[in-house]
Amino acid sequence: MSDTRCGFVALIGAPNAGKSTLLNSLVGAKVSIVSRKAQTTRATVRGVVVEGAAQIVFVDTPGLFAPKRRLDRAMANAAWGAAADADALALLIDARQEIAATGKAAESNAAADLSEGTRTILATLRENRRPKVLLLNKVDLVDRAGLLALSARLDAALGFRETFMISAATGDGLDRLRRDLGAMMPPGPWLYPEDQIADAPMRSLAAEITREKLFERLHDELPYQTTVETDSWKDLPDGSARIEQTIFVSRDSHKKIVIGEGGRTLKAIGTAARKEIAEANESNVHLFLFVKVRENWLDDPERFRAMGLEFPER
Ligand SMILES: Nc1nc2c(ncn2[C@@H]2O[C@H](COP(=O)(O)OP(=O)(O)OP(=O)(O)O)[C@@H](O)[C@H]2O)c(=O)[nH]1
Ligand SMILES: [Mg+2]
Repeated sequence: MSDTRCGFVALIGAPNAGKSTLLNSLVGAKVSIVSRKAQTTRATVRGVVVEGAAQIVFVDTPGLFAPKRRLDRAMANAAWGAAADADALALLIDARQEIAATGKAAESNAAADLSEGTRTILATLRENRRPKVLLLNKVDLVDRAGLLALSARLDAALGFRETFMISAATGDGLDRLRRDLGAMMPPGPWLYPEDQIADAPMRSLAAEITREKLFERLHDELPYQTTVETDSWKDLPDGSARIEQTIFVSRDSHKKIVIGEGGRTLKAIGTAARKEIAEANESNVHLFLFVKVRENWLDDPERFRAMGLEFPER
C-alpha cells in the first residue's frame, strides 16, 4: 500500500574525481573522508538521502586506476562489486582534469579523445546493464564550452541516461541530481530509518577520520602505507568517550615520520582527529594514538578485513 522507493546508487570514478566530497554534500554531513591525494577511499561507504518518497543509498567507492598491488586490487574489487549490486551507476569525471589530460578543450567531440583512465573505466561500465548517469564534477573550475564538448565525447563513448554538470564542492546542480535519481529508484520499502544518514559504526568512522589527518600531514606514498584501527572505545560515566587507536605502518622509518620530531606530527594528527571525532560523536573525546610497525600489513588478511575489504589471492 506504500508508494515508497528505495535503491542503491554507486558513485564510480577515477581517484580524486570527487566521489567522497559528493557523498558528503548529498548527505549533508561528513560520512566519508576526503583529501587532495589520490586513493583516499579504501572501502565502500554508504550515505543515505531521503528525497520525497524515495530513499537513495549512495555508495562511495575507491577510485579506479590500473591496479598494481594487492591493496589496489582489493579496492578495485570493492568498487566494481558495489557497481554490480547497484540500481543505478553514477560515473564521476573530474572535468578539469579530463579536459587538461586530453588537451582537447572545446574542439573535439570524438570519443577517442578521452584519457586512457576514463576509457578503461568506460569499457568495464559498458558491460553493466544498469542505468548510468554521467556526473561532470568540479564545474566551478572549468568553462562552459569545454564542458559541453567533454560531455559530447563521453556520451559518444557510452550512452548515458542523463548528464549532470555539478560541483560537489559548492553544491551546484545537486538538487536536480537528487530529484532525478530519486525518480530512478525502484519501488520498495525504505532500508533505513528516516533520520539515518550513514551505516558505518562510529569506531570505523573514527579510524577513518584519523586516517584523513594522516593524509593531510604526510607526504607522497606514506599515507598509502598506513592504516588505522580503533582498538577500544569506552563510553565514560561523564558522557565522554575514551578511544584507543593504532596506526599501522610498514617500516620503522615510517614510524619515525608519523611520530615526528619530539612527537609533534603525531600530536597534531591526534589533536585534529580528536576534534573531529568529538564533533561526529557529539561528546568529549579522549583519543590515544599508538604507532606500530607491521612490516607485512599490506599482505595481512586481518588488516584488510578491518578495513572492510576482501583479501584478494594475489
Ligand atoms: N574545486 C572543486 N574541488 C573539488 C570538487 N569536488 C571535489 N573536489 C576536491 O577534489 C579532491 C578530491 O576529492 P575526493 O572527494 O577525496 O575525491 P575521491 O573521488 O573520493 O577520491 P578517492 O577516494 O581517492 O578515489 C579534494 O581536494 C576535494 O576538495 C568540486 O566540485 N570542485
Ligand atoms: Mg574518496
